[in-house]
Amino acid sequence: MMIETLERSISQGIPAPAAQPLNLRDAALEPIRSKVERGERLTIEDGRVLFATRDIHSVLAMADGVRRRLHGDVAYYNINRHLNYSNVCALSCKFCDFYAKVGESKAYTRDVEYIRGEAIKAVESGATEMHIVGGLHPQLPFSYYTDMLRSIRTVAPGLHLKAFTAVEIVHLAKIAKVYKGASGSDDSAITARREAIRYVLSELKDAGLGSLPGGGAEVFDDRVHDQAFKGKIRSDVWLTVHDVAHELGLNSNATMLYGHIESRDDRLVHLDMLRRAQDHSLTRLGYTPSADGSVTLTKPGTELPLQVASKRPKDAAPAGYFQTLIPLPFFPDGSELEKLAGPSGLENYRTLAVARLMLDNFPHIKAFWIMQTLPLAQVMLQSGADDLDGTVVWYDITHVGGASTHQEVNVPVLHKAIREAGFKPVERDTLYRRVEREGKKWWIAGSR
Ligand code: V47
Repeated sequence: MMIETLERSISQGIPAPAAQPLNLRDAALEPIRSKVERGERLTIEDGRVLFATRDIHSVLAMADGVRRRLHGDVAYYNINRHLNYSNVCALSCKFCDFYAKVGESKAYTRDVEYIRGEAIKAVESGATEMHIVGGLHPQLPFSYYTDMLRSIRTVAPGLHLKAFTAVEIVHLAKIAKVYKGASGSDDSAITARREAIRYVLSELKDAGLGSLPGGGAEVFDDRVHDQAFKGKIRSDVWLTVHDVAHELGLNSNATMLYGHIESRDDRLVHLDMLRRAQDHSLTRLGYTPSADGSVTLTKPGTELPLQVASKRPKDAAPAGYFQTLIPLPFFPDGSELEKLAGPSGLENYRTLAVARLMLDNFPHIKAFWIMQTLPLAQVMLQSGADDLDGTVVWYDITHVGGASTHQEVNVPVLHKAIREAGFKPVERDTLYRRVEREGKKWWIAGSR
């Protein structure tokens, strides 16, 4: 009987406890609490305090307060498919267990026919999004990528294509032979780089690209970069790709890979660089920045970018923005950094909460259940995250706890996880618009 009652209350949703006045156990958190309540930007020094305090519960509770201010009692998920078109990669990043070299037995490259078949299956299952990424393939021509998007669009015109990380975009600029003179740090190289990136993104957008995923950011620190992912683009180029995407009206996401050889300070610098880039994009969207150039969304009553974007005149210049940060805990298994332990559970919670508190201008923080695991992701919904990602189905980049490439949750499981955490599950599309559906048929709420 008690179990039945429990099951019933979980399926109907137990309201999460209302925010309680916080009894801080560490006085060093007091000035930070005041800033958070007023929606003021935290400094890197504040971030250090949040990482150092033993009062982790207050850190999680403050992040929960911000998350509730922005999203109330709603938690998002989507119905999506991840597709890796190839694992062949010219790079050999130490943290990565995904890449293969041409000729290796584990190497694969999907042809356009295969990808089209996956898109049809995705539509038949009711998915709204396909998340497409791969390695830096040394031989595929630029036309492979545009053909891939066009052929998906032909069979699945309503499927949002979130595709290609920033490092892939730069690789495509190289194989499209538009990257000449774009590699240095002088002004002419910087201009050439923006033009090359703009060319590639415009071609891809024309072929059906809907937004950029957040992958490949890793940690924006040159020392860590050179030790763990040398050969990948550095932070300045990663940020340029996303800025040009925003200029073209494409939204994008950002990731932060943590728990390997970076320090907590490196994470804070990473978050600070992202929020400064977002200041710029939100100003272009129409927000008025403060005197120091900052734009925060956490001041009570501030409209979220989705609402601001929906009110812009039809003929306004395009303006995209970062939608979400996805903190990615490092999984050492199978990588060259296998001797490292990876982050602990507490470090995962704390990092996500600190990200919510520092990134005052990112509307969303995603607890990617594939890497965080669903049990941890549920608690993260109560400590800063408002989104779990989606049903996924196939995922080949990490195999947490020995998982196979088939990593799938169905909608009832996501609903139950969200309700059990005290929130209302809301299906979203890639751009965080609410989705309504009848079975496999879906539409954006309010669009009909
Ligand atoms: O860029 C690679 C990371 C990322 C490991 O935009 C690893 O909505 C942990 O970017 N341990 C790909 N992480 C995943 C990604 C992503 C996922 C979900 C949603 C979105 C989004 C983006 O995975 C890579 C890299 O940073 N990664 N190896 C590893 N051993």
